Parts: sequence; structure tokens; C-alpha cells
Amino acid sequence: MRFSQSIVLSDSTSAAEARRVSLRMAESLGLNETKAGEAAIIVTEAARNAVIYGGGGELVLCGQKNKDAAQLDILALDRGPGIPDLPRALEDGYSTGGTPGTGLGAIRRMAASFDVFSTATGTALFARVVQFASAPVVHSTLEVAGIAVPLMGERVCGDNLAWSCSSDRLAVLAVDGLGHGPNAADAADEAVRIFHTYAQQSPGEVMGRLHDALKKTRGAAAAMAELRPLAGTLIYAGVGNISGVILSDALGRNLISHNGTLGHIMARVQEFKVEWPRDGILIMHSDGLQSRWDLSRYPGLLARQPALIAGILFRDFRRQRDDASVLVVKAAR
Ligand SMILES: [Mn+2]
Repeated sequence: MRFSQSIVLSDSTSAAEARRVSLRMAESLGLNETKAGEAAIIVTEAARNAVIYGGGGELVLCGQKNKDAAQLDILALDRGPGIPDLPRALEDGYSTGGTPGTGLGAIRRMAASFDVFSTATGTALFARVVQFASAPVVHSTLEVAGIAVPLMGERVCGDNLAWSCSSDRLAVLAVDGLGHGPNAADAADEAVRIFHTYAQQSPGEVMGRLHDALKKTRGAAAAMAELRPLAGTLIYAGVGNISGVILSDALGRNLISHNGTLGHIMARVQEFKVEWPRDGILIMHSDGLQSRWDLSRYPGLLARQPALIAGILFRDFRRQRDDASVLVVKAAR
């Protein structure tokens, strides 16, 4: 189970609203009181910072839960002038906002995972709160992050993301239900359910399963990647408009989907097997993001947490007329 929610950060009331939403999400994730409290403090502080220093922006919360663990990913995105002295701002207890004992240092200390990317064109802050039952949600050598946020005004998201891992393999799915709203979300949710049922099968086989299962829905575009980091291979198959690219040494390699709409028209499914380089970064996104993005404008970003890469793509390349989703996979640091 995973879900995202986005909150516009515009004025001094935004932090309180963000805090309320984070507490609701923490409850549905089953986070205990301590973890829920930490998440609320992080969200409040990050939202305040984005409003005060970033001139406002957006907070994206992504919850994820399985039988072993629950986690809440917090992304605060602004287009302000950036944090001038990041190392100093990260010192525990340092806060120019006059808040007692909080600030970036406190966020970093509380978070299971934390990263900030700040330039003169904006700041992206990522913090993850995790509660384990037995094992983490994540793969041992690969990190995955994803954002799926509905079109403004819609309550449910017609885009969805999913991943499934075993010791030597990570399978990821990006799906975009036709259009947006509840019917699109139904198609995307059904695709995620089918993916989890057949996640051990190859991407081409899963596309066939999806095509059959989505006949009763409005239909969807989807793509799946199967990564085997030890073997250094990636197998990809997609139908419809999901973009996939592997970045490595600043060189891009586009992954190919065939035309069609799963559930309605699937002329052809083809699997592509390509090299998965050690420094590879897999990016998959729906057409809620522009296809012509360029991360060379963000020096150093590709070395950062995948959640920050997803956050920057979402912040700067989103189209405003559709649901938007982006998934990023890279080697764990
Ligand atoms: Mn779309």
C-alpha cells in the first residue's frame, strides 16, 4: 500500500495544515505515537522553512506500508533563493527562525534518512520516518523513491507506482489510468494489485496480465522494469505513455514503450534487456511530467537521495493539467 498527498505551502497557516495532514497519514500508516510525533515536528519545521525562507512551495507526503514496516517520506519543495550556509544550517539547534531547538539539525537527527538539495533556484528537503516490525521496506542495494500526486482539485490519484523486491531483484511499476479522477484511480489501483500478484513474472508477461485485468476498467498506460543489480541487467516493457530513462555518467538511455492502452488496445508487447550500470539511475514518469526535462542544470543532484531527484523533477517539470507521478531507483549510498 502506498499513497501520496500534497499540500500547498503559501502562508503562516500552511504549517499547521501540513501537520494535521501528516498526523492523519501517520494514523493510517499505523505509526506509533513517537514516530507520528517526530513526523509532525519534521513536517511543521520543513513547512515553516519553505514559507519563511523559500517564499512558499509545496509539501509532498508519501506513505508506504507492508507487513514488515511503515514509512512516511516527507518532501518540502520551494523555489526560493536557497539556503546560503547549508553546513551551518544543519548544525543541531541552529535556527534563524527563532524556533527553540528545532531546525534542520533536529530534522536530520529524527529522520531515518535525510537529504537537502539547495541552490539559488530553490530548496528540496527530504526526510523519512520509518517504523519497522521486522525488516525495512527497501531493497538492500537499491533505493527507490516515488511521488504520485493527483491533479489539483482531485481527491484520488489516477497515477500509481509500486515496487516489489527480493534479494537479487527489484521490480517496479509505473501506471497512469486514462484521464484522471476516480475511474482513472480504479484502473491504476487494479494495475498495482495485479502487479503485486505477478511481480515475480517478467515485465512482458505482467503487461499481458495487466491488459487482461484492465478490460473491465477505463484502461491505463503502464511500464515495468525488472532490475538485477548483481547481474547488471534491466528488463523493461511498457504499453502507452510512460517515460523511462536510465541515466549514467550524465548520458541518457531511453527505454521504449509501444503504443496502446492496457485493457483496450495492446498491439504489441516487447521486452528490452539493457545493461544496468553500477552508477545507473532509473527514472520513470507519467505524462503529468514534461518529457523534455534536463537535470544537467542541477549540479550534484544525481549523487543525492532518489527522493530528491524525484522531488526536483516533480517541482520543476510538472504539467498542471493531469495527475503526475515519478519514480527513481538508484544504488544505495
Ligand atoms: Mn496522464
